[in-house]
Amino acid sequence: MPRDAITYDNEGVAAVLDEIGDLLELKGENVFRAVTYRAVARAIRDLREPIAALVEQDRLGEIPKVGPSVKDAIVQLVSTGTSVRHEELKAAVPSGLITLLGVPGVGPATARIIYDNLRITTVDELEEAAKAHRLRELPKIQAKTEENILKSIASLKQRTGRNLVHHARAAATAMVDWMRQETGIEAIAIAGSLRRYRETIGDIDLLVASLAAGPVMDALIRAPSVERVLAHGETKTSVIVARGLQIDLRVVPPDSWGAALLYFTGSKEHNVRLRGYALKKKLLLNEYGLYRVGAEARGQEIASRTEEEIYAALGMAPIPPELREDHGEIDAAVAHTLPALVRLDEVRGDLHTHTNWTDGHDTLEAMARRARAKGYAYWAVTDHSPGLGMTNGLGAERITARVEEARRLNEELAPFRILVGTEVDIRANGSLDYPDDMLARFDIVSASVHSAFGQTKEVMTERVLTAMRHPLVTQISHPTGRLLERRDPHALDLQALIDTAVKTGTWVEINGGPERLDLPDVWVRKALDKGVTLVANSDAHAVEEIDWMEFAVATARRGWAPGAAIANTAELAAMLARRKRR
Ligand code: DGT
Ligand code: CA
Ligand code: CA
Ligand code: ZN
Repeated sequence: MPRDAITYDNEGVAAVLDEIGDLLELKGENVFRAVTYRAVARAIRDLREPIAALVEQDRLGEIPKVGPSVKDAIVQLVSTGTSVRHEELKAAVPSGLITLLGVPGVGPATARIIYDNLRITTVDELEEAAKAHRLRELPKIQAKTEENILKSIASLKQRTGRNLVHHARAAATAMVDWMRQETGIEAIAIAGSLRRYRETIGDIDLLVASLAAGPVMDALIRAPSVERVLAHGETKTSVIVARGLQIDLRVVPPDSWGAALLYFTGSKEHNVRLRGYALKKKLLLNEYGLYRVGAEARGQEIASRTEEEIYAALGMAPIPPELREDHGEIDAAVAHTLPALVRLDEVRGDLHTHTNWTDGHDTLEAMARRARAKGYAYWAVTDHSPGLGMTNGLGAERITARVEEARRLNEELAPFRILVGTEVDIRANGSLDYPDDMLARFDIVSASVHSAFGQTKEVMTERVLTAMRHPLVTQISHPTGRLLERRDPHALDLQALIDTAVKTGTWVEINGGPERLDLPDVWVRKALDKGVTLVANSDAHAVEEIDWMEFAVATARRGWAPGAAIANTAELAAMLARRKRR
């Protein structure tokens, strides 16, 4: 395969199949063919293994609806990076139409009407037309569609091109494993924003300690995940892997490992402040070491091998990477008042997860077993209330069945404990989507907003505070409602939310879903200052996503949270006792 061909992962293949579906429809071809391409795209997104593996083992027939033409497209995409059918269709459809299709919510029919009537070919023109209400005057296009198009454009403009943390983490871990295997070198570290667990990641920075850079750089370039080589040098090599993620690799001598790791972990702001602090002590800090000013040229460093050594030589406590943002961590390290941050291994259970009874992929039993295997003492299933019609919310009978199923499994899995909870919708007026007698049946009641996001700040704030004042609501989930790179937080007075959390004893969630990370780190810190009890949750919708607890804990750490502030670091009885009085 040519080195610069794009090798698609499951999402990549699915996206092209969706586009083929759209293009077929645009051309007015048989709609069933379009439906088939889209159905297969959905099935590929749900696969638990790489689509390339199915191609290799000639198992595409296992995916429902894959006929000869869909099969050809998939095989071509996986092996050559393009599909003949896709290219033909693109060539046959005006590019302006394809641009319009790229706006979420603009389907083939709408794109055709807009294009034929207004000759619009760019997103900017589309936005202008929507703002001037010229779309709603077109046949079959309603005011609501026009509003949705404007929202989609706003959301497109939210995209910064930065990457969600779990994608970056997966790509980085795979590359570190590959590099260890290929070079035999153990001293390979993830640095940069990914080591600090920033909420989104610009690029991945890897650091290797070795005196021979050449073979290390070569190992990176021949990694199977590499799609493109951007730069290949003696001290730095940059490549692109799946999803357009960039990896920068630097090779440094083992003697300056600590100094280099400190430097390339950043943040830049932390580095600048630390360097300034060192200078006041007549010390020079750079990526090679810490020197007495004037001695750097002679290579006589005071410290350089480990980060701890360098912080210690500066008279500071070691600063965890998550805090290195120049948010007061250096003063705190000098004063030895940094908090003992919550650790992932302190978490005893997860209190927000879903099963296939609502919008999750896996069974209660599969989810529970995974949680138990992770070492948790307890785990709560919190499937949705019926308000979200689409997610098949639980009614009274299914709650009874669920309680029974949990009781049975608990006998088998003891002392591990399944708690039956709910994620109940907060309706537009602040009331909850279950009556009190039903809410009282759950051990954990998580309340959250899933609708009417467009309310004014006053209305939304009152809505959420009303739910928090309800005695049966244990925790408020993903409080801001933001979706990183996709949707702004809804208008909400978070300071009022924090005050109400303290007053009512409602816990505030740190949702570890990589798209959410909600409560955001800066607000975690403000919540802690006021004494809010926080809860770190995965919001897993599949067994693998139970591991998203990592990102909830990282967000807590970035917000300076100690273990004691997080409800689910406590043993079961203590955790339950910490719920507000019901
Ligand atoms: P990102 O990639 O945008 O998510 O953020 P970072 O923090 O990973 O930034 P990146 O990849 O540009 O650089 C990695 C680290 O290298 C950064 O955190 C600190 C260090 N660094 C880069 N440029 C500078 C600089 O001009 N001055 C200092 N002091 N440090 C720098
Ligand atoms: Ca970076
Ligand atoms: Ca970089
Ligand atoms: Zn949820």
